Amino acid sequence: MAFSLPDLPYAHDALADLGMSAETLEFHHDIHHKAYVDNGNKLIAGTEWEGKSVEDIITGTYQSGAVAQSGIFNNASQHWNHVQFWEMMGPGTGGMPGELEKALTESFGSVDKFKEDFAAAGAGQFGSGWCWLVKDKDGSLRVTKTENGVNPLCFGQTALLGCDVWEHSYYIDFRNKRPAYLSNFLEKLVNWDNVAGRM
Ligand code: MN3
Repeated sequence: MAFSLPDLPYAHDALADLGMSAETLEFHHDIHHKAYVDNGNKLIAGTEWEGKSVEDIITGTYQSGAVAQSGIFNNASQHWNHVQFWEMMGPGTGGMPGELEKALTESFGSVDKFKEDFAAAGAGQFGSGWCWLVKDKDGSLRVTKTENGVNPLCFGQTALLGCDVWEHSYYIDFRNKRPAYLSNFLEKLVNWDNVAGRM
């Protein structure tokens, strides 16, 4: 099926007091995400991928490894990544559900240690990419980082939380300070109910 740009799950200015401005969301959602949707649709038209789900396109083109498929992979994966990213944030989100707190404590030793590992993965991703909390195939929780549009679907993992560390995600609000953006994301922007729902 053709990709389509979903509306943000909140107003463009809903996160402004939490460190993500309306200007960032206008560029990031309305321009960057839309470009992945539009370019992806152009590239899949007339190919074997037309009519396939975005998840099937991502895993199929990633596993094929063919250079000719890379444009399709990049745009499909970035479309999927951003859909998840918008849903993983929210205004006025409450605390962390107990089941998630328990799972993070069991896996990382403490919630603070999980946040430390997650922020370090994001800060340590050289160039553009993402950092993730994933549920691996064996059920364990892990923090990972990926380059460009690569995401947990490529490795058979479930994405519980992802943070976009491409410069377009933070340069308007945080300039070059990626660690400050990551810290703010974890403390103010994450919708922990959404994360828990993905487990
Ligand atoms: Mn982005």
